[in-house]
Amino acid sequence: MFFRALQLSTRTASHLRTSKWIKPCSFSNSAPLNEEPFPVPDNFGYYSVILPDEPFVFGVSHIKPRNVPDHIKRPPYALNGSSKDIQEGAEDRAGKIPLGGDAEQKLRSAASLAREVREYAGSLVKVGTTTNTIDAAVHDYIISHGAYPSPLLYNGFPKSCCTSINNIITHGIPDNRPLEDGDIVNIDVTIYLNGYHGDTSQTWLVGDVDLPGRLLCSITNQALEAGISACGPGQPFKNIGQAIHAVIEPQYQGFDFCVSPAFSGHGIGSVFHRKPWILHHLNDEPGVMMPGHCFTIEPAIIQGTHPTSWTFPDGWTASTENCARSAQAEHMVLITENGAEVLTR
Ligand SMILES: [Co+2]
Repeated sequence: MFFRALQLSTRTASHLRTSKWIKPCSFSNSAPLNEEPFPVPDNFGYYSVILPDEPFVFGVSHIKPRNVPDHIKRPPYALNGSSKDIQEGAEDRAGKIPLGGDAEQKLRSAASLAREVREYAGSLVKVGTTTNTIDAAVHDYIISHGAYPSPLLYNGFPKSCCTSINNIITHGIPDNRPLEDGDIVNIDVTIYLNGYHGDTSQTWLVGDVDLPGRLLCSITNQALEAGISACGPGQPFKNIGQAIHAVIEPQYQGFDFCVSPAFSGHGIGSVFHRKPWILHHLNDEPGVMMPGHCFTIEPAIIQGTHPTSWTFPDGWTASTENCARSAQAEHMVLITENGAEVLTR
């Protein structure tokens, strides 16, 4: 799969780079592949396709992480010689946090700062700005609020937030490409404050985005809200995937959309990612939400009906296989005795 994707990229990269606006349907006609071309409809709109820089550089060891001052408390995985996302907080083995005390308060503060950072990051999105510039500003903002940018050094990730443009589903690495009129860009921010993580993301429109792109971003937020509506004490986790499916399964203003099954939401607290794992697609997994569960819902919605993804040589950036656009939105949900509260609203 990985090898095949690289071949595809090598064959088509020069063709794709010749024009500013790319119609993905030309993708499947551009090179005589030995395999069946992907079924790419002609109504995906016009946008630039993001491909790995060539020649390929494998991994991210060439990217220098930003400096974090000594007084900022780091998560365990960012300490020298450690890479473990180990629990230091008050969650039980099922990932539930005790409600009504100090732990809940810290979790709420982390979520609230994450929401602030998300909105700040969104305010920086404009034509011509690079995602590196946004990353630097987000990094400084987080540190000036006494927090640590959680993605930095998480499993070796080299930047302080993730920026995923157009066909990138998730985990895009901020770089020096200026944002173009018509791009969509997801900025995923996570902060670590007083021992707890806060995690949220939104996909932002850059300048004048075409109708299919705007509909994609709109249905992504609808899918997130549907997932949130399925939450409450005693509710099965699988209802989240069912609710999202119900939103994206019918055509939306004449367009097809699908959800990426490759990336899940996750429990969050004193660890960045932990169970319960939240599946966004139709599933039959067991498990019921209980008061004290805190988790993210973060559906990545893709144009068309082909949800397959592949990873760039950097080991992080995940693109759709057929270069259809993808959008993502993420909130943190806390299950209480009476219902479900969105902590990053
Ligand atoms: Co997340």
